[in-house]
Amino acid sequence: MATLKSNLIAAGLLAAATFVTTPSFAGEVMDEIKERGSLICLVNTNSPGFSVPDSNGVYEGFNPQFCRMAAAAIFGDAEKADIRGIGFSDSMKTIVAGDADMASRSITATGTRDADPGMAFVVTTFYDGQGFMVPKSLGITSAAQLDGATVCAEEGSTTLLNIADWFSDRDMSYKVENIADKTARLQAFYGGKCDVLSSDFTALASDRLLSESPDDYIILPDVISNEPLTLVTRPDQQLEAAVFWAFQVMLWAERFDINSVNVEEIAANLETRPKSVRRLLGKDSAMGDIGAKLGLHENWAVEVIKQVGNYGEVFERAIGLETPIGIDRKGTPNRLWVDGGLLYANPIR
Ligand SMILES: N[C@@H](CCC(=O)N[C@@H](CS)C(=O)NCC(=O)O)C(=O)O
Repeated sequence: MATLKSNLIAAGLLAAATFVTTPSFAGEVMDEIKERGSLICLVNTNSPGFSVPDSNGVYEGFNPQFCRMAAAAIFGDAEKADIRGIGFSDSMKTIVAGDADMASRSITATGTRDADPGMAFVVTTFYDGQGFMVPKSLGITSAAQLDGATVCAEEGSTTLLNIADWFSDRDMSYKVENIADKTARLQAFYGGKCDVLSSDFTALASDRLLSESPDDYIILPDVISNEPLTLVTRPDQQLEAAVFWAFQVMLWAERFDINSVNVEEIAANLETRPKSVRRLLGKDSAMGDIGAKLGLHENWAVEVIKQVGNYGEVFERAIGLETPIGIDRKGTPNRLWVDGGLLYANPIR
């Protein structure tokens, strides 16, 4: 906890320094991104399903798609996302220092983080929760059986704070192995140094695939926290609004059954479509107005859907049931509001 606090203080000092020299006005960061010709976006270095570099070093998976979403909205070209892998704590420090524009990588929106003037929490892309993974050989089926366990967890994360609360609320003891480097942490767990690995469920599902024998491990059913994993940007009114509304486009596209394959054809015959679809895809429409005000590509909504896809497409392609990580979206809150989920799209007006 002391380390989390000192990280936040360090981050705060960096933010203060950044703030004094380069006060952030509406659109200033956006101007910088446009001048540079690319959007620097941070992702996890190696999380199967969520963010993994391919053989050419290009990041694939769920998280990088939101970097591409922002680049498609701003430049009309998803390839203008300069996607960089970085460890968890360093990702927040890098945003605060102004050395990256955005992060799409399992960062939970919390009040104290959001209060930091160096970071803007924009929109939640995955509603997660914290859980526990144990070797099957321990014969444990519930977190209530973890009294006295040694827990491996991530430095600077909400994970450590939640564990402290959870164990103390139940008068249970535990020891923590607090390891910032992900490879070292997984080695410690898979090597038997810890009885249990705790993190967001998504991270556990992903980390399980990095074990030499995934079938030897189980994720316990207990969910001990709310972890809204959220896109973070440098504070900038235009950039924040661009990222927020590009995400709304991906939600509305799913709602209207518009996807990367059919969007061009639908956009070419808008007069035959309902007004709501015309507002979403038409240039002379609410979307066009939003784009003009934020300085986005003239056909930004269509480009986001064409180059990245709707939310459901991105989910299924990267982490859905047909993928090795095999997350059943129906069993999570990450469904559209009309299907009983938490993904509630704001009106395109
Ligand atoms: N969501 C929690 C936990 C974040 C976390 O522990 N992330 C780890 C597990 S996915 C991570 O990103 N590790 C990989 C890395 O550092 O590259 C938070 O925001 O504090």
